[in-house]
Amino acid sequence: MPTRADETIEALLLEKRRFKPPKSFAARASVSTSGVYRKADRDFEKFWAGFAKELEWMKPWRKVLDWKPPRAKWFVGGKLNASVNCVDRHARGPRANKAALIWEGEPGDQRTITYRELLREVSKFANVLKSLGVKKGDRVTLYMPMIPELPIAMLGCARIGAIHSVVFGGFSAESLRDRINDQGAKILVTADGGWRRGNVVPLKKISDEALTDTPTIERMIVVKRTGGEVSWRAGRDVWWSELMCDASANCPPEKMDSEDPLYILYTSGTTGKPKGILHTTAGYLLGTYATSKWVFDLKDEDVYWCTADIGWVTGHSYVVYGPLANGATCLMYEGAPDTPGRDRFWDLIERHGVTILYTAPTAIRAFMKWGTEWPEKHDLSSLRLLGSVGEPINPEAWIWYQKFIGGGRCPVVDTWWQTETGMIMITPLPGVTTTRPGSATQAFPGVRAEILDQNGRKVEVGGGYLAITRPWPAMLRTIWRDDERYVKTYWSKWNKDTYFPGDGAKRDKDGYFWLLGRVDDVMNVAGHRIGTMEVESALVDHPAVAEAAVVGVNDEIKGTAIAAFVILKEKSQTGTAATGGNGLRSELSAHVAKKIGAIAKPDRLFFTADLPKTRSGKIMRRLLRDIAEGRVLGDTTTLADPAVVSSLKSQYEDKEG
Ligand code: 7RM
Repeated sequence: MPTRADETIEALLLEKRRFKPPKSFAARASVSTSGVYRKADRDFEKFWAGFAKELEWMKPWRKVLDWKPPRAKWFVGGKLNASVNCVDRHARGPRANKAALIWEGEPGDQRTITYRELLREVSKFANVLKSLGVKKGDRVTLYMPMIPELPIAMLGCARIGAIHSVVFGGFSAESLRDRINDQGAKILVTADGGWRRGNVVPLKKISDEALTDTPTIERMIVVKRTGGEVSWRAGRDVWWSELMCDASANCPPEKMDSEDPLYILYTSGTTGKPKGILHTTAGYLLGTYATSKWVFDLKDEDVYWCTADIGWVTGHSYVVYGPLANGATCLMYEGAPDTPGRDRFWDLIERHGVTILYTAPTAIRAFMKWGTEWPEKHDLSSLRLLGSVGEPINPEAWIWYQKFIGGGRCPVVDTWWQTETGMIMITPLPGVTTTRPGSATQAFPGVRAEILDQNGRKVEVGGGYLAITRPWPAMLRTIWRDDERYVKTYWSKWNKDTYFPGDGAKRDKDGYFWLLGRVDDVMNVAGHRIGTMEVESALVDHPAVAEAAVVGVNDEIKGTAIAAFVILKEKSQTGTAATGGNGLRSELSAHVAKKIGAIAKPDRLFFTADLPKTRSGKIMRRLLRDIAEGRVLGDTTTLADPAVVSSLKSQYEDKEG
């Protein structure tokens, strides 16, 4: 019986359309010949060193790479500062009065910040941190809306060598607290609130709740964004604007070692506990710099827009570090794509003259559903390049994007990468690569990707596990305070020099990669990475729940939706489970939102008396997926109790039907 992955790949391979780089695009592209692949492959260290020379160093490196698997050190002995590379060097030269950030709030307010202004703001904030006693290596948590103060705070941390850790504004107080405590952060930076779909996300209130049990936090810095009422703890809480107006705009940057930490960013894994991915200075900066330059073909006159929230890695690498290291003009937007109307994105593109758009398949599928009348209201002719990231893009969405947003003239780059890789790894080069809808095509020059089978044997053509078989500059260095998990999760599936990303993929006879999604218990819900175990732990934390199993199921818009199967405790079961329990269903949903955040709420929740398990007690998630997606059931011969499935299935059909 063919598996789900097989079916997907069969469908993808029927996709015969190919798109050559438009001649006019290739003629102006910074890379337009495939020779770069061979050259980079011949000596990848030399290739990366070439890019590294385009950064500004305080002390040159002695050695490009020191690789003792699974430990890499890049640009050994070098000293540099990320904020200098993203800001100072542009502010000093002809880009001084160029817009670094063009920001628009959801209510329509706007700010433009030049490189010169950005340098003043970053320096001031760095001095603010210093005045509060923050030192090199200290952790600073940022829980903020999409406002310019967020990149300013990140770069301010980088300037003095403090390690920032951005927590996405959609996470709950408990999630924020866990992350603060895992890092041992001294300072939390937040805002009174942020705008989302016409409502205020009460970030200060959530922060107050999070800080009830965070012994390491000394201060909370609050940006006034919405002007709403907030409660205040004197001695701990302090307004951003008050600190900034007293701060000097001159802050000499810290000389950072290439391998000094730059930031921690949490991401979901296969356990209930998210992993604090640690990125360091030189390699990360270089990787995001190089890929921004080549994949997005960044030019000085571009207006570049990556729609990701900075709370996710895409925002770190491709709203902040990569484009700013290139001296680009970046559009930053605070709110939702359908506020006030479903044409907000197209309106933004038209008014700001956006030339490069980088967004997620889940957004593209929502736009498709809303219909072409929304983009058609606007002049999108400024666009010259389109990008996609976060999950596999189905060919239909790819074609729609290319046609209705790109007007048929823009190359589309489908970019595969992860929080852990820090930088884009598999992607077309827009002036070189012939693209195929649904394929991320090839590894970026200097990167080596392969398909391996379970035993680590290379699959030349066909499906298997994606593997990265050579170190790359922006690779994660460890998991914060859990180095053992670093080795075990990423470098132990095969040999310890081979990185396991956790994705299934197939390679076709032209050597193109087709990414098929996660092979572990991690879901990709509307482009957000969420662990099934995280949601399960949140569910069983509720007093009425005895056991829970969570699976990702196909969803037209979200890519993956969350389906939860819940066994209630005997005592509280009476009346609730039998009647379908809508009251309890929403209570459990609210509980998950409280534990993790609204993004992790189950889309479908079923009460059941039992779960399908193997004789060794492992939950058979494949069967649950089959049930939730209404498919004919696969092999049930390994089940301990086959009756469970038919009872679940009939319950499911009752509820859904
Ligand atoms: C950048 C980001 C990583 C996971 C990864 C994949 C999936 C991301 C693509 C993709 C197919 C793509 N970081 N993924 N990009 N799958 N094609 N172009 O998303 O850490 O949040 O998620 O996302 O499964 O492992 S992430």
